[in-house]
Amino acid sequence: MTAVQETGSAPAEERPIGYGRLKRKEDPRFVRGKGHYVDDVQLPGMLHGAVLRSPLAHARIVSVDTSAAESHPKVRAVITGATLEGLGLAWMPTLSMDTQAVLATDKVRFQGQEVAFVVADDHYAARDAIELIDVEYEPLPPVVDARHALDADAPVIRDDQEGRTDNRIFDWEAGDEGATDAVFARAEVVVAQHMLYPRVHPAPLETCGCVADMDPVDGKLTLWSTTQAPHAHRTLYAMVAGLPEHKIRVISPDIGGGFGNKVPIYPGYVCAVVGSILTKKPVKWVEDRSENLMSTGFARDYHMHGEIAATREGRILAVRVKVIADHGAFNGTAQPSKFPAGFFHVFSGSYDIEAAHCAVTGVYTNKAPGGVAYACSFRVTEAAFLIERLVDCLADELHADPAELRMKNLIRPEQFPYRSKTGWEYDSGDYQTTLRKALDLAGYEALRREQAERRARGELMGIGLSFFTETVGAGPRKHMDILGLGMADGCELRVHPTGKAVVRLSVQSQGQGHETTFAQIVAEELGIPPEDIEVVHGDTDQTPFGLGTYGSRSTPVSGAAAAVVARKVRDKARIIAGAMMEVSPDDLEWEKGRWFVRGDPTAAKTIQEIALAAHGVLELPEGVEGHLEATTVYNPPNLTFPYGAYLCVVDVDPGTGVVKVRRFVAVDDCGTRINPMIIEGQVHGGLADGVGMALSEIISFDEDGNCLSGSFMDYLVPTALEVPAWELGYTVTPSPHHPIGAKGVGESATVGSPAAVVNAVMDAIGVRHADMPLTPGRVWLAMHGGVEAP
Ligand code: PCD
Repeated sequence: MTAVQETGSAPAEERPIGYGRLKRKEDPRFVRGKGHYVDDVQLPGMLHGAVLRSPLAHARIVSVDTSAAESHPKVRAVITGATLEGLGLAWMPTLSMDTQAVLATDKVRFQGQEVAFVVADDHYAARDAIELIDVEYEPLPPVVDARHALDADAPVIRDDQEGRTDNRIFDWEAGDEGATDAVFARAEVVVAQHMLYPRVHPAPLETCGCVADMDPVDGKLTLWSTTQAPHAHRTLYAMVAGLPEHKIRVISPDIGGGFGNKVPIYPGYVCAVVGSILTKKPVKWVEDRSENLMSTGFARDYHMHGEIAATREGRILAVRVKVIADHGAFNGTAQPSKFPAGFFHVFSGSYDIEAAHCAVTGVYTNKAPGGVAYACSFRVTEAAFLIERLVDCLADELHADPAELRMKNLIRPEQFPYRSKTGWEYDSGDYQTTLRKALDLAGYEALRREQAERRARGELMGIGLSFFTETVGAGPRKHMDILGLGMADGCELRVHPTGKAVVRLSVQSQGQGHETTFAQIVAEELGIPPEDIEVVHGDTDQTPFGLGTYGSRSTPVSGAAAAVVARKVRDKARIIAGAMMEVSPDDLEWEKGRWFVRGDPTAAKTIQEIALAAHGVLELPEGVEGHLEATTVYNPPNLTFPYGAYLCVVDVDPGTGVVKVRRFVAVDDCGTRINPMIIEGQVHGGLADGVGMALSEIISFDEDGNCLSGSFMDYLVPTALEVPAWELGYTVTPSPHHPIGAKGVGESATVGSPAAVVNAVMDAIGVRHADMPLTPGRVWLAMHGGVEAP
């Protein structure tokens, strides 16, 4: 069990929306094991698919012989790249304007790549039959280390692209290089540090999968799918496969964790659809754990060379960074920004500095494609890690206290909205208060005293801080899109005659509790109790268009849409209430749940009475339609910028290098808090994620490109034993542009925590930098002056 400590500075700060710590509406079904996941879908006559994957990282395909598999008695179809080529589906677009092989035709480009798809009567037969497919490969040298992907003699991975002579995907930069160099040239202190944010994996407990059901009679495709973005996927299936969009229904039922892993479209989905078209039967495909870890969207993999410039007194002046970004064999990043490195250019962090510049080069390697967000708004984690490590490196150089150094350089409250040196407009913040609260909650001075005492006894105790600012809530649509589809969210609200309501969202919940919190938003605006509000999501036939859930955008965008649509209903209710009471609507005042006559609070109509009247026989004023409902499409004016101050205390075993996270204090500011209990759950999960990345998680490869992390025996996610009892606090600085002042929070803790853990370990062992994951071996080596290759 983890302890929850609430430390709002004043009661007025926490004015939770619509019933605050409401228990989650979805949990009665989850705790009873009654959730309904894709793998629970059973359809009459349903067949099962399995994918044959490449054992090699880079090889030319000489031949594929499927005859033995086809003669398996339970096999209904075998699909190869050649089959798909005939249908024009061998390649599909990625969400980043690249192409990706659905099933390999010419070459395989990473270990685990999809080569063939078998459809059989049951899952086991399908698995057996893929073993019967005989593929002859001609091995090619692989590119494994991204830092050598651009070497003159590196094999060209994407020779499917005409005219390509190297493995470069993009070069992108942000900030002012000249101005930054000038500040560096005159700076008294410059600290440089190379650091790798390793390849990690979202590893949701439920892997990816789908059930494709193409009705051969009416030509309608129903696709149950583990997707975080049902509408975006529907449109893409329509565009790519040429299926009419109104004949496609994507249903995303309960999702067992997404974490960015379920944003892309994977070859298995396309193969299941083709399998259903060919066999005229529903086809289920659900990947196993190894397939998930080895072939679906990974995250990070940024080799960063960062530099920080400062005065001797510790005034931070500028930051610059050069990045080699490993995108794997296909550029499969799933992100809506027009920047190839997503929002990485928030790397100037939470500090008021004079200049900043970044240059990012994306390269292909013979590894699984991706670069998905993973609890991170598109490279914000890499950015936050970079700056927060650099600030600690600077503190080390200056022999300064890392807390004081941060306090001195944080953007001040009066500077908001703050225009960063790379072009972001931070909407609101009071950073000093939040950092102060974290230090107080942790008892910082006492911790430092304790550390000194322990050091004197030869014990290795470390205290690590991080202060992060995120940029979450994509759109605005003029700046962000997926393949030309803008990032605005639709929302529909209908109040039934008896005063119960249904709100339809375009975003999709993967476990974060939207059925509860969106009901709370509407409840707050209309005064209808949350239990009377049904939240519908995850079905394109039942919900308005929108691009889905990632980058903590549901609250900033769809949450705003829900508030706006409820206000529209409230405005309409006012007119109807006026008609009911035969007074001018202008004479009515709102109090949660009812309109009353100004000066006479007893003359009132509740929202439920108004709903009934709206559906009744009452004569409505000119131009007012019956019923009580509204729709909206919300295009956010800006992103939201949640932030937080984290402090981690570790003990390192001097003999073995084992790190024990003893305490972790997290003070988050996500603006107006809708459901504090859900926020705490989100933060707990993200902190555990961050500890995992800092200490044990990595997708690694050997020199032949074999993935060494294809199971949970090798890819070590933290358990309850590795994490401490979290100590949480909060401050509330509402977003000025969001209707209820809320900012996103779902990814904050994953973004902010790794740097705090690493800073704590470096503080404990007195080393400037060692790369994650800080496994005992690596820590031990770092303590003894060695380094282990990632
Ligand atoms: N909230 C509140 N308040 C505030 C904010 C928020 O209350 N202020 C809450 C809401 O409502 C929700 C949650 O909280 O319920 C969250 O939110 P947001 O932040 O808005 O977010 P969203 O959009 O909803 O979600 C998403 C996220 C993400 S992105 C991720 S990764 C993760 C998170 O979410 N994932 C997950 N969390 C979670 N949880 C769970 N359980 N599961 C999962 O899967 Mo990405 O981009 O995808 O990478």
